[in-house]
Amino acid sequence: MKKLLLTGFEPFLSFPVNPTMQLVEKLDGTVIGDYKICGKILSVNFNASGEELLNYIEKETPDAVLSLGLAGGRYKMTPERVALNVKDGEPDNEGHQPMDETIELEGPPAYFSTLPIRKMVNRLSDAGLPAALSNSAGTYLCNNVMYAGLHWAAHHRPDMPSGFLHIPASFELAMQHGKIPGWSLDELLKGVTICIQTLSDEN
Ligand code: PCA
Repeated sequence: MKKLLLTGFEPFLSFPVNPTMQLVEKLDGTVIGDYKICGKILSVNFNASGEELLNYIEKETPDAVLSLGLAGGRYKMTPERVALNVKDGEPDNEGHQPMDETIELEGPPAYFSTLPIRKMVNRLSDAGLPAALSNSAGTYLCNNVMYAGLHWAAHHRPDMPSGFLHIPASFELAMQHGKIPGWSLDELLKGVTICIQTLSDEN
């Protein structure tokens, strides 16, 4: 059986819960398609999260990596197309706020996702779940982790599919926040499962 490293994030900024954390905890140890899921939670910390991901990859030696992030305010499930070599944005959970910085000094300006992102969007849509490709993972922690994974894979395991899926808020978070749309946790779970199944079918 193959192994998929599935990551989520802890709560951050104005989001007191992070549904990616709940989904990863639910899916850890389960099997989807050909993949046994190994779930891990990353910190919202510019100086640590990339390193955390790479440590998990080196320790768990997964066959594929899918990282999840909350995109509070988005209505759709959005596989990300590209990760930029940029750190910039709101403060992280340690209060660190980089501006216009590069993630990897010698790295390329960007990496494309190596996940079957178009097929994921099609399969999500066929299942009645709102979905679209996203052309920007932003320049905050999600982009940081996506870039770190793709940079590592480009140098060590170019055959290992790696990439990022942004998800909308859960009902629970939407109710607490008050200004963003939310999906039920079951529908979020269904969407993530479809994306992993699509990846399994492709490999
Ligand atoms: N979403 C943030 C960081 C953590 C998360 O779940 C982002 O989109 O960068």
